[in-house]
Amino acid sequence: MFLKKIDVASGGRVAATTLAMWALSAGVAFAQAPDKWAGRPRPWEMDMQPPASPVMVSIEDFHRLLLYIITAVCLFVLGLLLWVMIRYNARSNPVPSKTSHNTLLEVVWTAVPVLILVLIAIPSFRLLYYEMDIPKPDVTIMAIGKQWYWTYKYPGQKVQFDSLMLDRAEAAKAGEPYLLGVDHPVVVPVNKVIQIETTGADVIHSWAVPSFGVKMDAVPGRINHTWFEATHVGTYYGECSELCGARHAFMPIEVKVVTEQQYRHWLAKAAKAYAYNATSGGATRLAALDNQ
Ligand SMILES: [Cu+2]
Repeated sequence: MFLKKIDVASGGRVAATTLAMWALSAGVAFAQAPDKWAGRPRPWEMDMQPPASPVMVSIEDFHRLLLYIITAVCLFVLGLLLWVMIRYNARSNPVPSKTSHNTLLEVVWTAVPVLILVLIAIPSFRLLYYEMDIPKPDVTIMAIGKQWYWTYKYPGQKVQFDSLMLDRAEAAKAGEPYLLGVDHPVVVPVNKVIQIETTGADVIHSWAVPSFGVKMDAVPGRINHTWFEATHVGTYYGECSELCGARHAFMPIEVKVVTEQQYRHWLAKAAKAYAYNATSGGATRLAALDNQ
């Protein structure tokens, strides 16, 4: 909305103001309390969503390391190309060298890229093990992907419910972002290890929340495991990240991270509201959404 106002005010000078808008919006986004934006995409977002789990912090660090390396490689290659174009074009170098081999040079341009790859592989494997080696979980939640909503089970707590996207009117009423907000969000305690078990009821889905650095396929017939530890209280959004059919784009994920005390309170209520193994009407509600 902020951007639109500037855009209208700028009249025809779109090109000049676009740059200014970008700078302004980036500044505004970072100046605001980070929690306000945590867990969902921001207008004019240039980078990843703010990390809210130790895994995502590590992913960002690794991403940044790669960015430094790739920038250096690109600048080096660009420099070489410019040098060749200027120094060795037909005009400035009319009699070209007949050299066809240079052993030292060939060893260097083979060995240096290998060294760079080894340099990348070490932190890459370390991160992979960190993601895959799940610490002892405090809470385990099963996320079952269905065409096109999620069913969540808290197996130890005998709680199970369906989680469907809010339509435009419901989202506006609830103050939730349309296409991301759901009727029954997942609720988890802050600073606890949450293990997510994913599976699919029909086709392959994928349970993904960018702020937690989590994306795990939900495959029919098998159970996959992933984990996160949310470090900030707040609401975090994600989407099904495996093409699963016509309404693939409309089965978002919403996770509310609350304090331990609020979690206990919610769990007590949920145990009554969401009786285990009872259907909570996901399929019926999906049909109603389809008819709109
Ligand atoms: Cu899906």
